[in-house]
Amino acid sequence: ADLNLQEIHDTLVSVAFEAGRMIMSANPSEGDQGTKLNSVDLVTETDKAVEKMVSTRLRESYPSISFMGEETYTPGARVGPEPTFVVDPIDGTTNFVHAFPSACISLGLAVDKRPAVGVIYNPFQDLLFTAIGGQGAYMHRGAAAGHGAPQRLPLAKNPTPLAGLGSALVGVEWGSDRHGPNFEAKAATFRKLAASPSAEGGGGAMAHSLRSMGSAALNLAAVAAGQLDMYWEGGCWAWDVCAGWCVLAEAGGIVVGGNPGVWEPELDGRVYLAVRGAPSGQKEIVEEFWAVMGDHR
Ligand code: LIP
Repeated sequence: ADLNLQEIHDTLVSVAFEAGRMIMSANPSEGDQGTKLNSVDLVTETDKAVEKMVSTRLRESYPSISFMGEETYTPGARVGPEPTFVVDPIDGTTNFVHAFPSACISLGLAVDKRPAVGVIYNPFQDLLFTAIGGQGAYMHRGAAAGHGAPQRLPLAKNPTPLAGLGSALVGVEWGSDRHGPNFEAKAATFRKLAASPSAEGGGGAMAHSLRSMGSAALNLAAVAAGQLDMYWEGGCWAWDVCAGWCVLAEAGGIVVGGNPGVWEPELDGRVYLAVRGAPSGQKEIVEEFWAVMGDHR
């Protein structure tokens, strides 16, 4: 049967607000923290409780739609062609644990392995991003409080048109992988993005600066809103990017692979470069980025 994407979107928004209330009433400093991969890959009881609430509500409302969530992921699972909710209960767990007010719930629906609906909600700022494929992306400040109205993205009052890496504010993340070739690639990329072209070693791009929202979904939403120009990360998962990808694409941005030549990455492709809308298209900006960072495969 045909999916009613608007109804699914509305359900996801209501689930996101409920998750927001759980996140804001939790106190992760009271001994509910654990780790997964290593001492910086954090998970809290709240991550698990939120995912349980979300999966229960979505299975009740949409028993025929598959579910993939960060906290119940089985290694090796991929997003399939059947409609699938792709959920990160708390994207930005490190920020949540530190009370740094940049964390969100990220609720995506993938159909045919592509993002079809995206809902991202940062309860610390009562800030909501939503999109339905083909129907535009929206940002709503004060959404749960019922203040203001959704603003369509990109905003009419947008920053200077994006010309290239040399005038870009670039989102990057350290992630939780802190050793080996992946770590070396990340550190080298950050250095190249920041370095003056005349810096020792050469080849620098000297972006305006680098930022970390601490959440892949919020990085993608920030690119959609024109607050960041680009975002590069090597090591995301489908639940980190599904919702944000939908929002960004509907705002005129693109997601490509983080390595050269990958114009159409998979939803679970792990390494991504996101670029906001640009007057003459994003192709040259992507190629400039790929040339600076090189191939890390
Ligand atoms: C986090 C991401 C962050 C990334 C981390 C991690 P979590 O998600 O959103 O951008 O760098 O590796 O995946 O663990 O807070 O849900």
